[in-house]
Amino acid sequence: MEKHHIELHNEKLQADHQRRFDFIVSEYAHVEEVISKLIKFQLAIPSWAIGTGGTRFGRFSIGGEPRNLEEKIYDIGLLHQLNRASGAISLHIPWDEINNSHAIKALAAHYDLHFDAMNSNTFQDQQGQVYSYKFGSLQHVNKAVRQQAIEHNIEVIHQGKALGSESLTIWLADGSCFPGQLNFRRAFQNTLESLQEIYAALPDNWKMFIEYKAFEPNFYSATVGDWGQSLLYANKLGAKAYTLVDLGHHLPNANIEQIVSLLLMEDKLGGFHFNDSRYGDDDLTAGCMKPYQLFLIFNELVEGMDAKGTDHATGLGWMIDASHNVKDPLEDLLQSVEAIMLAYTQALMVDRHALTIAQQENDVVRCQEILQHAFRTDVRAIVQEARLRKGGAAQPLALYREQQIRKKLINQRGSKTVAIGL
Ligand code: LRH
Ligand code: MN
Ligand code: MN
Repeated sequence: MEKHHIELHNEKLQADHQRRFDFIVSEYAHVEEVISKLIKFQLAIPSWAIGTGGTRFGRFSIGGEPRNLEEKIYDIGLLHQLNRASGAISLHIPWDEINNSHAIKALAAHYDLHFDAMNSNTFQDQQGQVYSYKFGSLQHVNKAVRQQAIEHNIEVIHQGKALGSESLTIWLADGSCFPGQLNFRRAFQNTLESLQEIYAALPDNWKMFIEYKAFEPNFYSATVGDWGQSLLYANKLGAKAYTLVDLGHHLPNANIEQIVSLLLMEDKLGGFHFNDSRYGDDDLTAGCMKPYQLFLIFNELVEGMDAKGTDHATGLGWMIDASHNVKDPLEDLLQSVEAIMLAYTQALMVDRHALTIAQQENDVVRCQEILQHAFRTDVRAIVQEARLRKGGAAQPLALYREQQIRKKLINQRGSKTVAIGL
């Protein structure tokens, strides 16, 4: 998009924005401090989220979807140009094919993007692969299958190194569908030994994120099924291994904010896959179902990171993991980023001193009032101001529509594009 389109759009909305921003500044003393944090905060966009997703019942392409990694980078560059908060891309191998890492790195740099966590994939059989992952990968009863999965992960590290990534996210579909199918302890030990081999190949400045998930595709047991199991692996592996929390991977009603708080306390929280859900791993837009939960999670993150003096922007891996069946994926991602920025901002608005006193006095009503006051504060003008100062658009979604970006992408790439990946 041309720079002057953003400038024109911003000029049109400036007077209205200024009025709303002046109001919030008159209400709160520390708005500038909040803005300086928002300016640094970036979310990684998953390469697999910029095409239309699907369910096992069908997929309905929106058209104009990226046909290769170069076009995925272009799309994420566009998002970043609009909101200046999507400055990273998270790759999934082999869904993403890197033909020339030097050129890919340069292209990403051109759009001011860096490479966030690399994701390996041993939950599907890939073309030309010798052994099948039907009965698991790192847990497999056959050492040769485990070895194949280990080597894939090491290859992903090599590819990530060439791009300047500094972390590897491992999500395993390993587990069992029926009672008796698996010896739990043996599956755990096999997985641990496999992870140890991958960990040994991890560069010193890298982190390993172990993502847990309670169910799907296995429905009786998952070998990395919850944060307890992930933490066991991370602790046994060493200081570079962390737990990764995907918001859709819990059993119903799990208190994710408490999980996050304790993992942070233990220095074992590595990062997030943000999305929202009503039933399971729905991969819906962040904040679309349970915005209060998203706020409560950020409330714990801000509290915990401040207690440790951790830099909010760089302390954790901030990633989105979403899929889109009925929306334009780029619009959906703009909504997710906005929802996350809003929840983070609201968490920064919590009167933490007052909350600590209320907690000490067991004043339950006051505790709730303090949190809900922050949650109910309209912080949109603060997020918008931070975005404007970074050179982004006042209203990214509105500008995306004004500019008819999807139509332009369809004209360039065609209407029958099939997103690579899922
Ligand atoms: C598994 C998961 C994991 C995968 C992604 C595609 O449900 O959350 O992060 O890599 O989806
Ligand atoms: Mn995930
Ligand atoms: Mn998932």
